[in-house]
Amino acid sequence: MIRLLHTADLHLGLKFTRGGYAPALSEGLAARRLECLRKLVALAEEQSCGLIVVAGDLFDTPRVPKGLVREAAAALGRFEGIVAVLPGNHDYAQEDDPLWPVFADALGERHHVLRRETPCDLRGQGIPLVLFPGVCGSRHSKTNSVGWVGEALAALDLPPEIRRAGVAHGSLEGLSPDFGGDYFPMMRRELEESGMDVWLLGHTHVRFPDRERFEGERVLFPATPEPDGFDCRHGGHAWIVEIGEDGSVAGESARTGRFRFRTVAKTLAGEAGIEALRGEFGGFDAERDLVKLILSGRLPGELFESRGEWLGELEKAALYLETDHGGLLREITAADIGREYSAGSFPHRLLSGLADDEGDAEALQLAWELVKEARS
Ligand SMILES: [Mn+2]
Repeated sequence: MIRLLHTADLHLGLKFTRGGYAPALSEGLAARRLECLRKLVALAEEQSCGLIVVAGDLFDTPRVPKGLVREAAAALGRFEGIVAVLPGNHDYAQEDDPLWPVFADALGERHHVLRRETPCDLRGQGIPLVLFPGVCGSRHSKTNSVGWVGEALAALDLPPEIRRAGVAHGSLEGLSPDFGGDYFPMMRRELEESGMDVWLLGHTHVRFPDRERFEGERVLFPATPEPDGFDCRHGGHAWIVEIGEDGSVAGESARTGRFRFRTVAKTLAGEAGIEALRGEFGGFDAERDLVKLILSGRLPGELFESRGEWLGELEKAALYLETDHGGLLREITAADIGREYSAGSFPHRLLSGLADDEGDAEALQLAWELVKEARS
């Protein structure tokens, strides 16, 4: 039986300079990605894997700093088994390649950079497996790189006990958003009919199948192993894949991420809503959880005015808090109107009229602000 770790889309070199992070946090988010690679190697060893497959986008661009390229290669090169790394559409292979020759040099000869559309036979290294790489040679492509695989497999005439795995990077119909078909689009059918026991894919940052364990699936995406932004709604995963001697495939998902990006949307009406938020934030980890908080609704004057304080308390429970409270309004009461305007005055009559009409809270809010503005 072959046991391997399948990962992709680590995007080393990704910068976190957008999005309002403090410099120390941006650095921490960026540095963690290399740390995650080291953890993946340790995980593969713990899990007794003989092979690590990186199915593209190990690096965020072909032009990441050489020092980072060497560090990544050194981290992978220390793996006691075999490593196979495929260029993805972010770290694509090219002529006068600034990336992969440097990486391959530092990685060591035992391991493989899958830079050519040619089978990578691991039998000589003690693994009864041949890899068929669909290499990305550009950022975009309307055609995928796996078309050659079926014929190459037939030409090899492999003994039946030797397993075969496709390794590719790009979108999969029905799973990855790729409306223009610009990301090496692959059809499930062509993958299934290619004669591979399994396809180890990368590109889509979510796990497929989206389960903790599977049996019998032959097309896999591991998800990014380390969450990289608020559009990532999971904790980071890799697959531990087993290929049986008969070509059967089973897998188990490993949780690999450190950071967790969470989006919390709440409509508040009073103290109870804020209390519920405190409860939810109580479950967060101040060293790992980055939170985007979207607030709407209406709060009584005092709670609304003190929002800086209670938001400040919530902020302590998270590593990072970004709040959008543009939809949160101050509830305007009859007492507020009476305090600000004398009975019988035009503003008093206008605002009281709107306040009586329960469905018109937004009009009341608008009128309140306009009248206030007109007065100042
Ligand atoms: Mn990609």
